[in-house]
Amino acid sequence: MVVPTVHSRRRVLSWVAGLGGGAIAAAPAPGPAHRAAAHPAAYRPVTARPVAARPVTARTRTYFVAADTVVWNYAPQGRDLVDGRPFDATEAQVALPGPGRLGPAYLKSRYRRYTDATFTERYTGPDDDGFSGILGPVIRARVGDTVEVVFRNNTPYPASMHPHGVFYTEANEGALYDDGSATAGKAGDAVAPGATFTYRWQVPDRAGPGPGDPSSVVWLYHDHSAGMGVPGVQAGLTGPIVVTRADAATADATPCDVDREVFALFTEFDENLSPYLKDNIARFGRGQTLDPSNAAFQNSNRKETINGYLFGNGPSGTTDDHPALTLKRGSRVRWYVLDIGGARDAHTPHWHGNTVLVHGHREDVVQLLPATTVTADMRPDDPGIWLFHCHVDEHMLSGMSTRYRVL
Ligand SMILES: [Cu+2]
Repeated sequence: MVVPTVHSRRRVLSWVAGLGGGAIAAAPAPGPAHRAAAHPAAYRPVTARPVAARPVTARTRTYFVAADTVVWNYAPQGRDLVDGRPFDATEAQVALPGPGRLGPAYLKSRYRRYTDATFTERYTGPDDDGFSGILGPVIRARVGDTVEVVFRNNTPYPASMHPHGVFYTEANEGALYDDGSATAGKAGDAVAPGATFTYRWQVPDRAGPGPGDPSSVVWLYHDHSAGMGVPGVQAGLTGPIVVTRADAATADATPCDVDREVFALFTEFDENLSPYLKDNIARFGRGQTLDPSNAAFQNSNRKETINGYLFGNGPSGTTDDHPALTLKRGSRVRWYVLDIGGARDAHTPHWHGNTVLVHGHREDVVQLLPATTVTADMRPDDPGIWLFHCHVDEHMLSGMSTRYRVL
């Protein structure tokens, strides 16, 4: 809801009524409503307005999300687009097929959004910019909303959606462990292949931006169906939740004070831990006898990626001259930088050419550990094609690098 800027008494009163102060607004009296009527400009909502005060904004947002099995290519362009040349021998170990290894393509699981409960038609919207790669669909909410996710598991392995940040009951946690729940409360903890489960997550104040946050914050969701095991995440099951302050959100819950949102997941996908490992050997091994305990084979299966891509590769249309991401000079860009994985997933994303604002500090490198996120605002002012890479040497040399263009 937007505060009226036209100081019509009637509009101001209707706005106050919308805040839950209807009775007061009907008969103006000393107090907040009276002040609102007399000085609406001085009474703009502040960032920490309680959810209960804005019942008109609360909505249930329903998402239809499936876990699907796909063939994912970590390097679809087949060359090092960061350096603009064919892969060298070292890079080829993770990016090209060869003796003793699989190559760039693997069976993986992805969260994908559909238009309805028939799960026949894929949903595409403004968030599907290609750059997000393997990330699941953006689950959006305004503070005060309820999120409902109708989840279908189309993979051959158990799967779930476990959210961070939002409010959930045990039955809606999407995580399998001994939480004291009766069997009936465990249906969503590990959704069987072919089964469907509906999660309901509330989005109270504590799931939204805090006093030092910008108008929106990002959380992860991911598979948690194997207890403390990680096969589903390594298979590719993770995605973002964006919660926007109620007074800063458009109807579709995007923040109204930014022009562009960009998602960047820094993670090593370890295909040795994927439930598809045997399937991948059978499908992409080209008849070789491959020993899963062989160290060189294992190393070739560890992919240092940004959004599931290596060495600046990206969605269709990415070329040497055309990076996967283009930003407009002077625009307000919000980066949601994400991390998930293991001990090797300490990452330091670094933007060349431009800086970002994080919690009031100016940075061009931010720090991530597994399952942490950073929301960083950029106002690109420097045209060109720029590197965006993890600054951990071993990671950037192994593929955790890409480029973005500022026009
Ligand atoms: Cu790194």
